[in-house]
Amino acid sequence: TARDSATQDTDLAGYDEEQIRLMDEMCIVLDENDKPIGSASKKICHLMTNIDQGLLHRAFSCFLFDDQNRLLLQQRASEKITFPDMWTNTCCSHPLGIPGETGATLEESIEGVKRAAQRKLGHELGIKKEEVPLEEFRFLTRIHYKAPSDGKWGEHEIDYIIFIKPSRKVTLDINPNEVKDAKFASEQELKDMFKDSKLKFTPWFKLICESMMFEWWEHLDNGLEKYLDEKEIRRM
Ligand code: DMA
Ligand code: MN
Repeated sequence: TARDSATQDTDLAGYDEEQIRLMDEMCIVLDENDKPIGSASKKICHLMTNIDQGLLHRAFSCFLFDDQNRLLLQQRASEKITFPDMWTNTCCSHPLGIPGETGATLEESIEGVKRAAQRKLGHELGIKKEEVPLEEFRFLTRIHYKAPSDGKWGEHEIDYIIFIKPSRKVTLDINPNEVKDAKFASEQELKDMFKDSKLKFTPWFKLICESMMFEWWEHLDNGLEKYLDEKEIRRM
């Protein structure tokens, strides 16, 4: 079976069994302009040997805020194959090559990413679909970045940035295979966390925080419209 072949895979030897299984998910492979040109497994897409040859895939980074405009942060589980134990934004993953999550036009792709975000907010944090309705997500922009995790694994993605401030209060039920810890942080609390040298952060979250994050955050309730639906891909 696929599971047996994945567990016997030497690239994946020694990793968590559930995380190995998830390496069979099919990611959307892109050209530099975010046009889908095929699909490849999560494993293939995250091997640096392939990334070094230009392999690029679609991803999303979701930022969820509570009614006090605090951002929900997560610390990735130790079981994660890439970027374990690091603090990051609420939820990240990949829209898959399945109906509803793939898209060719920007509009369809944004819809696909929102569905994927809803799916993964459930899988990682136990947030119910009804608590994060598709129409409450807001798309900001796309970021093209590359970042190694360790020598073997890394990221090379066009990452869709989406915000949600749900109108209903969300209840967390954390999946410990994905998430080690989660907490809501104000802007000041996040800035203080960045100063704590004991804490490690994911490269994409740092890139976003060093560029637009705090400006977007300031405008969450007032004037975010002017930052939404950016057509240009930001290369970082
Ligand atoms: C991948 O996130 C997406 C970005 C933006 C890095 P991930 O490694 O958390 O994906 P998954 O949760 O599917 O393992
Ligand atoms: Mn990825």
